[in-house]
Amino acid sequence: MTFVVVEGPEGAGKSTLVRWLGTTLRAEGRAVLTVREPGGTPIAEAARKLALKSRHDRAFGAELFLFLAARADLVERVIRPALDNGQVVIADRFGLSTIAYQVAGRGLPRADVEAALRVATGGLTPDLTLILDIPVTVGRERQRSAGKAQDRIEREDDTFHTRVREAYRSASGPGIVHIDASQSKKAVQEAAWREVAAATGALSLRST
Ligand code: Z5A
Repeated sequence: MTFVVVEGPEGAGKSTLVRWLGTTLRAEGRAVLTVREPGGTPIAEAARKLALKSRHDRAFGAELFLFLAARADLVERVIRPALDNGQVVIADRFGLSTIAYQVAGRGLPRADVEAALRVATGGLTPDLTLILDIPVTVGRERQRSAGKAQDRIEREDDTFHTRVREAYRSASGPGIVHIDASQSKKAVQEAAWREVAAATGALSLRST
């Protein structure tokens, strides 16, 4: 059982990479569950709507707890059972998103957010975190080209998103790997696969 998280600023290519890793690991015969945050259970999807789509203004603390409520439900009801069942779980965003957006972006106090995060995750941490790095303007342009409607956080200005990007760039620790996401999809996939194959014990370190 391995828990892999893909992180990074908007438009970095996280969803694209998560889909590709899922397909590639399944082709290796592995049982894989992919999830995206916030979401993945009825409660988490409801919290996602409130956090990203609601037209009501909210306190930054309220926003934090919407993301954490979504995560708590997803961890307990979906991620932990899948890991216990021997599946590889690949998540599109996890706790580092909360540090990047709610701490670096919104300015909430880090130690308090980390304590609340531990409650939400029950202490679950990823075995491998792939951080896709991309300049803010490039990520936003990718989203625009893909025709994505902006959510409440994506509508924040470039200063906010630059703080988010810098928080990701400065992240370090066990299992954290940074990947230059301004490369081609193929180059990003190859860099990610080297790490995932090693972490999951997938048989081949094949090229894409
Ligand atoms: N949020 C938070 O504040 N706190 C939290 O704790 C959590 C989340 C968990 C979720 O938004 C929002 O919630 C997010 C943070 C906040 N808001 N912001 N910003 P979401 O799930 O709707 O969206 P997102 O996470 O920001 O992802 P995204 O916009 O969908 O971007 P992406 O997944 O990284 O990129 P993509 O969809 O894979 O790719 C975008 C386009 O680029 C697409 O057309 C691809 O084909 C293309 N692409 C991908 N890779 C490449 C490369 N390498 N070259 C060229 N083109 C590429």
